[in-house]
Amino acid sequence: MCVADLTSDKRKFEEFEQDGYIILRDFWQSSELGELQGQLDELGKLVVGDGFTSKARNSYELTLESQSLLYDRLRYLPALALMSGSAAIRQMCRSLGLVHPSLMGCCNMRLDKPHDTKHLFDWHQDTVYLLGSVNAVTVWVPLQDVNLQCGTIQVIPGSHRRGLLPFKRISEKPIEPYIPFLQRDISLASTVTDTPVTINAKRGDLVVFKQMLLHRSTPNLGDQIRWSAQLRITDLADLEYRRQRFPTGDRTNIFYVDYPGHDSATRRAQELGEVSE
Ligand SMILES: O=C(O)CCC(=O)C(=O)O
Repeated sequence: MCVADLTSDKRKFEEFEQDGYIILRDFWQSSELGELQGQLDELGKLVVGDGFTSKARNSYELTLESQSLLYDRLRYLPALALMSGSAAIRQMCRSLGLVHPSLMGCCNMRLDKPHDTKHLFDWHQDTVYLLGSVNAVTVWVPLQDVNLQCGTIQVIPGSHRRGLLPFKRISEKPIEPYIPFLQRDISLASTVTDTPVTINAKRGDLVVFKQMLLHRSTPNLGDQIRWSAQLRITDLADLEYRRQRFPTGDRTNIFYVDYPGHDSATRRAQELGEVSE
């Protein structure tokens, strides 16, 4: 396993702080990716059928029902848990300044089918949905090469430094302390007009970005499914995060959690019409 010590590579570390993301090339050197893909294929054969293979989309039928069943189980693949908890990921997070890296319950995997636009994520900051410490990161793991042809993510470099951006509710979900808010419930209040950077990465690379960084999905224009894993890591050493009892987005929501420039009690009162905006 090759784990760059980014704090000793000062330039890389500063680049991460400045841009809010970094691509670590050839990160996975052992069998982690192969193991994950092997378990994915095993699961696919069980749920979808014997013809399933994650590398050849035309060798099996994928009904909406089996796709949904498969998708819901992906996050529980034992190899994903192993990858999330690996010494390499922990050490990498420490190198990026997380003092006590801890997993959030929302590590998951995506399957992005060719020409499916329904499940793409528009511009967002993960913090709004996932919560976590102010320095929390998302580790995005492509299982194959990614680019504008087969789909990837785009980022707005440096956008994390603007803090939590104005957001609005787009669903009727009630504001209650134990109700998670998802992408279909909240969106950015304004249109993103900055010039994006497209992430071009190879299988084996790791894309790490701050949860405050603006990013979005791009469509899969190829003929194979784009498979990726997302590991979500928070820092338990953040005192403000501790004061709030380590909130995560699977158990509460942004209307009950404070960040610099975002006072949840004031925002809640506004949403509930208790004070004028
Ligand atoms: O993989 C994608 O298309 C987007 C993933 C993403 O935005 C996220 O996991 O926060």
